[in-house]
Amino acid sequence: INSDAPLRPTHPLALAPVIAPPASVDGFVKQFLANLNFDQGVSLSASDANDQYLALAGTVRDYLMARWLEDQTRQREQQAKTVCYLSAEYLLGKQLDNNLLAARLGEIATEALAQCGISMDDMREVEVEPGLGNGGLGRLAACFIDSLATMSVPTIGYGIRYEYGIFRQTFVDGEQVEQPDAWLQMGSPWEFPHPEAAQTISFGGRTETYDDKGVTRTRWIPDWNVLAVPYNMMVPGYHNGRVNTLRLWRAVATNAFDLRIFNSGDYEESVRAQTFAENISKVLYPEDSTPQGKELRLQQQYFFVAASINDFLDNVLLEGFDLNNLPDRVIFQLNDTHPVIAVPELMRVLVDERGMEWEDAWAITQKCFAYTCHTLLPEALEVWSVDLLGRLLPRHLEIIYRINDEFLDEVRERFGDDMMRIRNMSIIGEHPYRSVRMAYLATVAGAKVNGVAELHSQLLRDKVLHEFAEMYPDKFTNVTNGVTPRRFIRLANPSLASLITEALGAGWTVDLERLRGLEALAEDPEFRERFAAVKAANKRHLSDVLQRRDGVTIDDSHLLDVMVKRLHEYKRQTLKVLHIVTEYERIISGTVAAADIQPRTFIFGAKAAPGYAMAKRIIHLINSVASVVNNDPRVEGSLKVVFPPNYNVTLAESIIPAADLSEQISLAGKEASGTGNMKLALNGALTIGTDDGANVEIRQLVGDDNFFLFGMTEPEVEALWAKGYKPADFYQADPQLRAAMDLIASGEFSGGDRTVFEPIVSNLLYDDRFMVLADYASYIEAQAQVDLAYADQDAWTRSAILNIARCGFFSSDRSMRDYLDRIWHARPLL
Ligand code: T68
Repeated sequence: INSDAPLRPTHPLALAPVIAPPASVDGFVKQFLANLNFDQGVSLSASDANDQYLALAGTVRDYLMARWLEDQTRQREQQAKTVCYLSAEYLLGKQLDNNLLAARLGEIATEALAQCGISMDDMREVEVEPGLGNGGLGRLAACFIDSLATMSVPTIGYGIRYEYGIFRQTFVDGEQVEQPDAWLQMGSPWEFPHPEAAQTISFGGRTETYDDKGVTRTRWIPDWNVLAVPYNMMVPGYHNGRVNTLRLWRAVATNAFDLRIFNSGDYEESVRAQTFAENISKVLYPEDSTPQGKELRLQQQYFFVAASINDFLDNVLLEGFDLNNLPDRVIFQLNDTHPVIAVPELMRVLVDERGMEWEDAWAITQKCFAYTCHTLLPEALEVWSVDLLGRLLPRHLEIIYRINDEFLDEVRERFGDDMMRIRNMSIIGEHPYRSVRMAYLATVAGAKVNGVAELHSQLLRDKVLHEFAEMYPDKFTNVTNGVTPRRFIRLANPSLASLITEALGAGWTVDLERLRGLEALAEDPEFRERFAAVKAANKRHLSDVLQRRDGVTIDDSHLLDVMVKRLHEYKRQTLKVLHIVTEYERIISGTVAAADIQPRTFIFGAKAAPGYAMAKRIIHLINSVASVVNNDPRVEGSLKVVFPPNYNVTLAESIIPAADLSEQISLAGKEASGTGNMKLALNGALTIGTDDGANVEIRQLVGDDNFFLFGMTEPEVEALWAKGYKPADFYQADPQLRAAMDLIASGEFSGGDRTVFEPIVSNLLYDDRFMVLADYASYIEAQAQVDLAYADQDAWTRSAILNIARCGFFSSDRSMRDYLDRIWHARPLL
């Protein structure tokens, strides 16, 4: 062998691109058994369900692999503009069915497994969902990457591979107890670690200036670092042969441990550094809508965005790429403020490491970022103390100061020396402590800023960021959220999907506006009958799921009233409880006979942040009301309250298709958008809701006749605050409300102990920040309308079909088109 000549592949197989296994039952069986034997190391006869599941997932992956590798090559070659979605959360849900559907392998795989004596349903049970998100924001990111893959848009989703996702919720005596979510424990077949592509991420230390051929430059001398190891997941498009990448970073210590110390016998000390570093990707912060100002959280944020930006510059761009053209190649979309530290990171890399002039780097940076805000709660706007930020990221703090100085000069130029305005707009806040306002930094740096529903974007412009909107009117835009019809209709509601396909053809899955075609069918009695049968079957399916999971059942003759979302006071689960207690009180006081009311089952799904005491108390109250109401013979089974623990994507997929009524009852002006509202409407639930978030747009589309509106509007809320809100006045004035509140206060739901729920009652009476009592009467009235409407089953069904027909707008495919046209200016790859 001539050692000078480079080795080249010569075998024909080595020259060919990756070959997918044949798309046949035989092909699938062969590949599956090979995976079982060679990857899991077991024979079929000795394998257990987990082995089989891992081999099955491996097989599905094998089918997608050729497309994935081809897409990676294609994207490199075409150098098209790439959407880099930066998100601290991706609430993916289970992968198996989604990937089978995308690759059109469902039937083949089911038959192949059957021929191996394995049931696909058993495999579905084994899968554990990756819960790498808290709620709407994380689930939105998962819907968006699904749509982008389906639309063939070159995308990399960047995030964190948390070792523990959102906690598993259990109830002990009705109270929430959190268990760790060890989702990786039984193996994780959908990810590919790439340790060779690790990035080193630095922290701490100091900065210094130095002379570089007559130019003064700055460098950062950090004092510790960690490795960011990428784990890639496939994001297959639906029926289009495309596979994008979700790249999640795991923190690994740079020097596994100090062997010298280890040899000296101090094992604990030797692994301390390792533990410290690896804590960064250990666990998802379980806070929703309130930033936890923890150092570890800032470490997580910087860790993943620094890894992502440097990965893109080093590994996605071709060598020698002229960074002046960066805005033509990438847009970094900031999913809320969590990744905003990416802004000074890109500046640091361009200026300190790539030697660019500040002005040029800033012009580029301002074109490469866009920011999505997901909140209206002032307390949810993230800030970092200058103290902490300066300690952890000293160079980034300097960069932020300079960005702010130049920005405030611009403000002065535009508006004069208005101290008040300058204090209000400064990226650095002074009270109660000196801090960096991340939303302001994102707004100044981003090419665009968007809210997530019309009303929300309007309130951002008029209130939360109004001075910025005055200065940069063109920056502000709206993109109303959307949800993926693949997961939330096709997979979650297969019977409805078949009914729609039969009526309209299969195209609706990627063109949801086609659901309009159902409007005419809403007038067809036979179609209504078939639709009603699907709804009833979905209720029975939910009942089976709950029976297996929690040992409870639901009755398909009941109206199924659903409130599923994070537990937060602004979402007003307490208003729902007051409605239930009101109904219960009317029965036990003899005001109404149990036999005369519309039978209802109320389903709740909600996790409370572990540190949010009031939210946890409300969970306790719901469970306590459930156990009293469900067991009182006077109710005669006509009211039932069900609160299955650990609401997650998987459970949502069973609850949503069964729902009749969708509870969207936040205080107007507080819910940025909501996305559960869209999923429920698209599955034929009617909404009872306030004029808030995307409810506004749902109502406009479905029409007032097919939506139960109640409560104050946002301007009315403001007016009531201005006038002075006294919740106790509402309590005094409304005997029904008084009866319900008194029943809770009496200890009826707490074994006679009046202290247990006293904090909830007195909070409502004397504080009530979310105006539950002010909207109570209107809500109860709207619920009476619901009962009346439901009594006419056929008319209700017609409304349900019209909800579906008119909600095609809420596909995340449409959201993606809006982002592409108005913000990203990127195109699908052909
Ligand atoms: C939600 N936000 C909005 N935040 O509440 C909801 N926050 O109206 C909207 O539909 C959805 O985003 C998508 O736009 C969240 O889910 C969080 O989960 C969160 C997590 C960490 C810190 C702050």
